[in-house]
Amino acid sequence: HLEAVIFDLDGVITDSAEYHYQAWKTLADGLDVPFDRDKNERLKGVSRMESLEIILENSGLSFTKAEKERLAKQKNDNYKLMIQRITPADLLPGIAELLTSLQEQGIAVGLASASQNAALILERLEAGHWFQAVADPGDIRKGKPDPEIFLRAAEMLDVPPCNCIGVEDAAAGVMAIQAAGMKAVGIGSVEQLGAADLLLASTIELTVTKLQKLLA
Ligand code: B16
Ligand code: MG
Repeated sequence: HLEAVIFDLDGVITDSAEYHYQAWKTLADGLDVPFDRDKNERLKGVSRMESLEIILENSGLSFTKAEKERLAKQKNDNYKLMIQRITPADLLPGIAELLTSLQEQGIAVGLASASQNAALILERLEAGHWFQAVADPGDIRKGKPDPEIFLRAAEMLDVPPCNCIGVEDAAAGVMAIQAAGMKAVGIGSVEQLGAADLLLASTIELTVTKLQKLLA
């Protein structure tokens, strides 16, 4: 039976992908490296340093580790300025209602985001009070599709993975959830997330009843 729901952040709770795009675009333009929204799709759910590697691939540019860290910091400083603009109105459709219903029904709520800025974003969204556990990606050895971050959130909630559901918008995230032994809800298209146990086109379609049915 359903005891806990573990959410991804970007693309599920709020859409910070646009800010990631703008911050990476500024960096790429400065380096004269081509970068567009198509390529940005590949960065979803991927860590900051891996994202930089994807942007630099085939660029002909090579940087030392220290230089790459400086570039990533430059992008993140700019991104952090942008996310100051986030308000509770940026919660994706239906999310506030879903989180309230989960709370009312005594179902635990956790966060498994690859973002080092997750806590700051939850604060801007005034959404932190709904979460009993926020896994720290700085503490995780392997990123998604490895199950580690979902398992960590379940452990923090003290709920066995088989009684958890994970919600994701990225293919690597759906794989991570299933590898953790949890049922996966995908938010997006069948092309990207066909492997999900339940696929919904938008967060507005998420209800506690649908989630409970998945573990019935
Ligand atoms: P940061 P999620 C992920 O968040 C984003 O989807 C991904 O695009 C980003 O690179 C990653 O967080 C790291 O973010 O630079 O803020 O640490 O989808 O796992 O909630
Ligand atoms: Mg995501």
